[in-house]
Amino acid sequence: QSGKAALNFTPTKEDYQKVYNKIVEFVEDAGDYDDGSYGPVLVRLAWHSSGTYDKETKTGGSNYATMRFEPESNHGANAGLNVARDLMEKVKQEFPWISYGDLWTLGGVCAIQEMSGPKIPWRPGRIDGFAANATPDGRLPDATQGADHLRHIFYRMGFNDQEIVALSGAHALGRCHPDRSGFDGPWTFSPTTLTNDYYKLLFDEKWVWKKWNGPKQLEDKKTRSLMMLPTDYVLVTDKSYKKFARAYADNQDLFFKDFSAAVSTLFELGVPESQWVTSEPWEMKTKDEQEA
Ligand code: CCH
Repeated sequence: QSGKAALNFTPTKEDYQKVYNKIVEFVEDAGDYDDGSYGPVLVRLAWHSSGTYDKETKTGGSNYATMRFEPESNHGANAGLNVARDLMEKVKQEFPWISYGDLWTLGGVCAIQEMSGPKIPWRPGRIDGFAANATPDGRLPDATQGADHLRHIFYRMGFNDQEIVALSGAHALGRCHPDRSGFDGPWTFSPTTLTNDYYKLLFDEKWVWKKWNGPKQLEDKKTRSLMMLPTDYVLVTDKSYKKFARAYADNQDLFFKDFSAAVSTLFELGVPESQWVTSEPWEMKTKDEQEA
């Protein structure tokens, strides 16, 4: 990139594909970290940087990447995301022209696609903001609460019940860390592959409260190796959510289709229409597609 001056360089789709490919390298080079992939924590960074959006005041969202600044970086919900931000910083070193908001959301897109998920249409246009653009603590969901809390948080972003249930399927990926959220364990047996197992397990396993000193969470009675948060479990106890959870448990294609649409919307929250460099979002190519 050295010959390209940051100011008069207009990156093309191919340039963003190069960034995507660099992220793939870092995701895969995770050694002993967690389940051998940085994918899940990158998805979480992209989500937490977008999920602060408030449709009434049009504040928050992915536009300004304000999680770079205190106090947002220290908000309880963001504990552990320094791992993902530090990783993305290494990518930024090689592609200094990309904005942090574009980089972090592209990281989420890349992670989902490379972990066997659906294509997530994405486009660049976010700009770097300032600490003053940050939103107050408390805009992200609290895992100890229930169905109404989820509605309160996600309706504020502009989502409906179906989209809440679809987005929650991201918990097929990754795990909870006692030193981050206080909760412990993965939701599925394949935490680095996106599947609809999260919904299947919610219906098929018997979930019991874990007896421990930590925060209230459920464990599967059979193996006691999987977990559900109180907010996950409401997807099968709330009548409206349950209908969608059942449909996604029965049909992975439907889940992928709805998940793709909802995540694409999520990652664009808070970005003024005039900032997009293209009216039609792009489908970035996976590593496999480029090698084929
Ligand atoms: Fe989540 N999530 N999430 N989540 N989340 C946690 C981890 C991940 C909630 C709470 C938690 C979404 C929705 C919710 C991911 C993606 C999404 C953790 C453990 C908690 C707690 C953090 C830790 O200890 O490291 C709650 C409550 C909601 C309410 O809806 C949505 C939406 C998405 C994405 C679309 C991913 C991925 C992880 C795993 C992170 C990792 O490091 O493995």
